[in-house]
This record gives sequence, C-alpha cells and structure tokens, in this order.
Amino acid sequence: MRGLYLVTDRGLAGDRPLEEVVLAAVEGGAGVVQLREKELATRAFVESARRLKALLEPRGIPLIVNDRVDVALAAGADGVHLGQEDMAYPDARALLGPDAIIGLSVETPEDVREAEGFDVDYLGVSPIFPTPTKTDTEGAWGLDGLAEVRRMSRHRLVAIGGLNATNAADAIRAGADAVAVVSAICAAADPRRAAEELAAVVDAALADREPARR
Ligand code: TZP
Ligand code: MG
Repeated sequence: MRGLYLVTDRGLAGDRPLEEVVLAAVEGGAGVVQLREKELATRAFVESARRLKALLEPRGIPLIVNDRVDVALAAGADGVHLGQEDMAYPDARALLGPDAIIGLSVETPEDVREAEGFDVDYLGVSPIFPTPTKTDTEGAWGLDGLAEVRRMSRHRLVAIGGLNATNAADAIRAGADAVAVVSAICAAADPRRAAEELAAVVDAALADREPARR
C-alpha cells in the first residue's frame, strides 16, 4: 500500500457515473481504489463492486470494499477496509483468507496499540485533518499525530482526511506510505488531472524519503 489511494464518493461524482471517475483516477495514477457506499442497498453495493472489479482487475489495480466483508466476498474484491465498529479484524481475516488486503482505521492511540496484534495490511490513520466528507470522527491526528503513529506501529500507514495536492507531501514526510483522498479526486472537475497532480506529489515525496540506491 504505497502511493495514491482513491476512496469513492458517488455523491461528489455528481452526474458522472462512478466508473468514469474511477477510471479517470486510475489513468491519472491512483494505485488502489476503495468503494465506499454509505447509502446504497446491499444488492446495488455488490453490483457496483462487481462493475469496478471488472474495470480494475485488467489494470492490476486492487479493489477494496469499505466496511462490508459480505460485499467484498460476493463481488470477489481484493479486500476490505474496516472501521472500529465494523467486523473485528480476526473475524474478517477468517472469512476472507490470508491473501485478502485488510485495512483498519485507527482514530486513537489505543486503536494503534491494539492493531499491533493484528496482521492487517495497513492502518488508515483517520482523519489527519478535519474534513466535511466525514464528520462522525473525534478530533484529528494532525501531522504530529501521524508521526506519532509512525513511531508506534509496525504497519504500513495510509493517511486520510483533508488531504490534497498542497499537503500530501507533508503526510508522506510525517510517515505515511500512501495518501487516501475522496474529494480531491471525486469532486474535481477533471479527476484524471487531479489524480496526476496528486500522484506526482506523493511519488516525489516517497522518492525523497527513500532515495533509490545506486
Ligand atoms: N475516513 C476518514 S476521513 C474520510 C474518511 C472516509 C474522508 C476523507 O475525505 P476527503 O474529502 O479526502 O477529506
Ligand atoms: Mg468504515
């Protein structure tokens, strides 16, 4: 889990089909896609996940389903992203198997400590900054909090919340391995360009942090 991570928002995509926005983002450089649906009925959620899986698989881009292990299984997604109120990590792993990508949101230092005992594929450090896209959060980590999580955890870190091309490099410098965005791509007039710009910033910051050895 490294680079630019797209989290979808159908509402922010507006009149554009979600698949169109996702495809543009991937062409622009998003390396992983999370389907996040807070309002769709289960059947429509599975159908949407299947459509995205068909779009992403030939391009080698993993599809992660937000919250729902059952939807991930039904659609043959590559993994699931769990919040602290979703199915517990050990149960999700037992159902999805060893190869599934499982991410877990951490909102407090206690969540980070507990996750050290789980073989999650990454932690979603949530939120870095307050964001209108998700308001049911308690406080925000800030960049200092993200750096603290980096010191506390052995896991890969995906930073999310209020990130865009102006601050994505700061998140990488503070210890994130990937930057996840919703509105910076889904609400952009040109999602492909927005993703290109973000991916360039993120990749440059990662390259600076870990210069290639000669
Ligand atoms: N989880 C933590 S913050 C957030 C989610 C899904 C929303 C991030 O949205 P944006 O628009 O990238 O700030
Ligand atoms: Mg969730």
